[in-house]
Amino acid sequence: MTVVLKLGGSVVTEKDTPDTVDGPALADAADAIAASGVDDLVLVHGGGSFGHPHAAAHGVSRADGTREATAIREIHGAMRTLNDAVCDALCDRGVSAVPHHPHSAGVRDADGTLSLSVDAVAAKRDEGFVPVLHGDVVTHVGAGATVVSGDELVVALADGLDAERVGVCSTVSGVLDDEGAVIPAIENYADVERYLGGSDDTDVTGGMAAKVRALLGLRAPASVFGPDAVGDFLDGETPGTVIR
Ligand code: IP8
Repeated sequence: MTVVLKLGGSVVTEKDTPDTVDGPALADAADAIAASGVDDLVLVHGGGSFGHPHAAAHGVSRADGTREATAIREIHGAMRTLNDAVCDALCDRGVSAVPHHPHSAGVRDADGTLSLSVDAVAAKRDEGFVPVLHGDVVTHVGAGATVVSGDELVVALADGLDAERVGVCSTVSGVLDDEGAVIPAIENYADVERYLGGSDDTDVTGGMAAKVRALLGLRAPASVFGPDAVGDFLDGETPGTVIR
């Protein structure tokens, strides 16, 4: 049973301090993953204070591309640095985490559709590794290169690997209504649109609204939950908000 789990960039980085890992938060997440003993796990992490400031500095987003190799290398390089920190934290705890960089495995068509080759991800999983992907920059036909968000990767991986469970760990304990209460389940974007503002920080990929829209497109149900619930999710529970 393949489980796809995304650790939000705001969870594992200090979002207001550029290029800074949130060491204690990453350690907590890595502890929960190591303790779970889940087989066939595929991880994704977001950009946080690594990818987003560099992408914004170069005017690059999901829609706006760049043809500057230096900009692409800077954004991708920042994400590789964060990916190294995530893989290190997991390997230190005995999890066989290995990097998988979307920049070299994905492409956007001219209409913006993402194609991600999942065969190499599946092979790593089948060999007992935990592939760790991340938000990145990918070649975009007709636009140079644009940002791919971790949420888009979650969708591509969940469907491409026929995942049975999908988890998205965010800084909040689920999708919240206007009184701050966790919405237990979402089946229709229009039902919750009024609650979903943009992200407060430099987030070039759209915050919670984009996340919910992307997850509604999955075949498997997805859970959105807070950092304290990573272990519960990996133990088979459905904390936070279920999106289906
Ligand atoms: O934080 C964005 O990934 P996300 C990655 O999952 C970059 O939206 C490079 C900004």
